[in-house]
Amino acid sequence: MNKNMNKLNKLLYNITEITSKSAIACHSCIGLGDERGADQAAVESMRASLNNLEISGRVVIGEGERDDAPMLYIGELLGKSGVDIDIAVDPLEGTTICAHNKPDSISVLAISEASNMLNAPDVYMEKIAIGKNLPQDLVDLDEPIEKNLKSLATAKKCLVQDLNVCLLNRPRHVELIKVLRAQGVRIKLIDDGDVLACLKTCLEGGDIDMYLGIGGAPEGVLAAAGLKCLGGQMQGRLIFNTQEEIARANSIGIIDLSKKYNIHEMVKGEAMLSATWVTDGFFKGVKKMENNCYTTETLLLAPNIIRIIKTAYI
Ligand code: VTB
Repeated sequence: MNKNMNKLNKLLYNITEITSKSAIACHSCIGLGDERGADQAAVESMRASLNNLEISGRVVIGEGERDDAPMLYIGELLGKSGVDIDIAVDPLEGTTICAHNKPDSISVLAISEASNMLNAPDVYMEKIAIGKNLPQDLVDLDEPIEKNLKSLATAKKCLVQDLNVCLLNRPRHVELIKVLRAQGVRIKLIDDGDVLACLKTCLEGGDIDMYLGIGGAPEGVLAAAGLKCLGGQMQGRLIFNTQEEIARANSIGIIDLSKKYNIHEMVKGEAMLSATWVTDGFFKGVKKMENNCYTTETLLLAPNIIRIIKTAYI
């Protein structure tokens, strides 16, 4: 572990506190149908917490441009000065999930040494992710789906029909779903929340063998940070639908628009990720106890570290 990573390690528990607090900030918004309000609460909490740390942090993955939400914007500088880090945030991943009190909205944050995370604009990304302990480069975005499924099934010593493939339930995936149906795989369609769907390829009980399809690019980089800690594999390719999106990408240094990024290009070196559950799901969401106390459940990922942290704020 290098010197900078040691400095990063000191922030390990800080990041769990930050996502716990932003999840708690969302608690009063769960189920109110107000996506913006919930997001705003999470953003404000996360910004205040990050500004309180002895870091010189730069937001490389922010939120907001695409859905016009209250932003922690790309390029925003945070902290009281200290260790130079890249920050990737999704203060409330699954704003709609939270607003409708459905499973698995999370508050998530990842950090790395400065200049190590892909500065992805808020556009879409084509993604493929698989779990740990699999041969390197087993699947590839440019290979036909059928071939990727076969390779994964062979490596997992199961039938293609035994594979659970997850994708966002969106009209843009109709053709992809047809191809998957023809292969007989089990498809898990999710409404939102593809950061967690990618991570589940590596998590015990996650029941996802492959995550596929088009989701947000910021969520893609966050997933890559977590998967890197977990030993998973991922590839992503940015998708540009307008000239304005291309101009935005160019302005943050992305010139090769059709580049296929592997996980190590999305997140160089080591990273850490903390995710706290806002609504119940894979872990328990924020609970309000007597006397305005709260409990949270947080997944903390870092090199060689997977921790599930239950915290009571009394
Ligand atoms: C996904 C998902 C997010 O956006 O990235 C998705 O993980 C992609 O955008 O939770 P569309 O909703 O436009 O398809 C979210 O659903 C919301 O940010």
